[in-house]
Amino acid sequence: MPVERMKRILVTGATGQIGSELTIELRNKYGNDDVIAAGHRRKPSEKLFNSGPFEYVDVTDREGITKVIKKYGIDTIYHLAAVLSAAGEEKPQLAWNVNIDSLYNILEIARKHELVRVFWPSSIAVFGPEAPRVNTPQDTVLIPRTMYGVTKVAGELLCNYYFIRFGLDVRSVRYPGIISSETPPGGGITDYAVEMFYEAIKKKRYTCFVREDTVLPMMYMPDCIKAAMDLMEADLSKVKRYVSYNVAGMSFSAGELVAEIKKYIPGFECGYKPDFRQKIADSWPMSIDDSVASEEWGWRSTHDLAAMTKDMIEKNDKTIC
Ligand code: AKB
Repeated sequence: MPVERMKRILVTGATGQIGSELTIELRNKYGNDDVIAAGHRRKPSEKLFNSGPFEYVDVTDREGITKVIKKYGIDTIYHLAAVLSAAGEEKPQLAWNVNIDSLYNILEIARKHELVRVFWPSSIAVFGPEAPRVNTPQDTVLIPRTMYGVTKVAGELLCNYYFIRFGLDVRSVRYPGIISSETPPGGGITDYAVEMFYEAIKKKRYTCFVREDTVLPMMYMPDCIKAAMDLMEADLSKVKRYVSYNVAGMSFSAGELVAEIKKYIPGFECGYKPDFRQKIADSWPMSIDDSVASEEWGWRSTHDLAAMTKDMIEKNDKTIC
């Protein structure tokens, strides 16, 4: 069955790490006026604000979102607003409200207004220490140890329920840590990988909050955007799995990232001071098996550690220094 066209798109969490870059790419593809950015607390960048419509909406306010859906005749939602893992451990109630209540709102609105499609990001945080940590398979035991992970497992089940019960076309991937050159993340465990670049360029030193030998799966922003857009464009007949797909980019230890950055900034020094985030990192996969996504809708990542590091240094050297 050919994919039904997405004509008017709403992006929630558009001022966040993924949203700020994905919205621009969606505008490039579907037209500036047809991609509506929605944020809540964080001020949008000038680029985001000036390139198309922007609305301030609280995703936990169903009426507020409904108004925006009606105002613009929205048929597709990328629902990105979320509280990440470390922040969720400090404020579990907030993590539940933002991550689950808002998803329920979006799915209900999509069902009632017969929207064409919804994208919602899950995370490698769905896995806990009982899952194999190397090449973590698509289907395995999901017993996360963080509130964020709990909301992601519950969210996957909710999306699956809406597909089976109501036929809602909702698609999802399990993102690893995302490395970005425009908007920094906030409140995640994998944030150290992004912070390390910024601090290496600005100060030539960084204190990392996980051990040197900590290996986690990561992905560069162009691949993150590609995964969302490829899956949303995929033929419905190819998308057989309505729970989130594993997607992989690269895996490296904090020490390996330091060594790669040193190739460009030889004087860079990194110290290690693990805190409560280490235990969470140790409960997550080290690498991901994404063969199901490859087989079903042709997923392929494009950036490895070397290519990502080169691009991050080149981009940030110009913009930060
Ligand atoms: C986090 O660290 O919380 C996120 C994630 C892996 O979902 N980047």
